[in-house]
Amino acid sequence: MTVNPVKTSELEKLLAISCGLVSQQGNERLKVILHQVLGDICQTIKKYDITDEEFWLAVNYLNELGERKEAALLAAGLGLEHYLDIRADEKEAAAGIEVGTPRTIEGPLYVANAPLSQNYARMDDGTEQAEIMWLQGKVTDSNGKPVAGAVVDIWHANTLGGYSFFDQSQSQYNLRRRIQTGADGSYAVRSIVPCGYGCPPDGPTQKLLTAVGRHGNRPAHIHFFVSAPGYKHLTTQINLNGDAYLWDDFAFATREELIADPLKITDTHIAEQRKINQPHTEVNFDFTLVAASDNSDEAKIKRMRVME
Ligand code: MBD
Ligand code: FE
Repeated sequence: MTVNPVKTSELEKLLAISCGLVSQQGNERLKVILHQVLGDICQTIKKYDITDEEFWLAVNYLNELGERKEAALLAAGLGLEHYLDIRADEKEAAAGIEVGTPRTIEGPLYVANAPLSQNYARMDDGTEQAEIMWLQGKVTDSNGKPVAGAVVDIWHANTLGGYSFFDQSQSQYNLRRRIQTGADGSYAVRSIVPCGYGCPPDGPTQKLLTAVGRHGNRPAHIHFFVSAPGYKHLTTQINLNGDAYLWDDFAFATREELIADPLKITDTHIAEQRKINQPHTEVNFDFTLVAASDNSDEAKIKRMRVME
């Protein structure tokens, strides 16, 4: 791309060169997107007469964000990750594609390759004194037919809102498991009832949220990837009903269809069947998968993830 130096302003000339528009090399899509973003930043600097001090504060903030590895956390907190869901939903609606269980954000705390088992697993390492959770459900297709061989990849926080790996005080893969469904499409796990998450109080994400008068809390939730050959990959979460932050999630992930009602089980026969032998909390959640339109639909989106 070339620019006419006679007709362009000093800023336009600067941006054209800084974004590589005048270069024959480089990636064209990246060039135009960078040009848009940098132009928007310059407009903002002008519109609000940003001071040098404010500018360097912002630059330093990016360094802090990187140092603490919180860029993905901030993307969730600013609603950008949720916006990607809004766009995906809109595209499906426009295309008239059938939808199953609704999607919601993955968040920044997934760890790949959690232990895989058939039908059932215990997720907690037994070190925490906590309310026992029996989580179960079924994976079906849109006709209600069980999906056998689906992998339900589950991860959630402990009673302090911490996730193993990111919280180094927990054992490896604590509260992270993959369950493969059998012929009836069902999965079941024994775990502990998670508590809501709060952003690190001394971190840059919380710093920004506080500066705009927001909190950094999430309601108690459980994450899922549900996948099976021939079906569209599902990234979702469920919320446990009753949490004070249910509709005040700093990451905007709550959806009406994704709220589960925790049930107190006091029936000793049920507890015995589950080898729990004490009152506990049951959570039921079924998933509906829709047919994949192509192979790429079957996989989760590409994104940098922890591979333990
Ligand atoms: C979480 O547990 C989470 O799910 C998201 C989206 C952001 C921060 C912590
Ligand atoms: Fe989470």
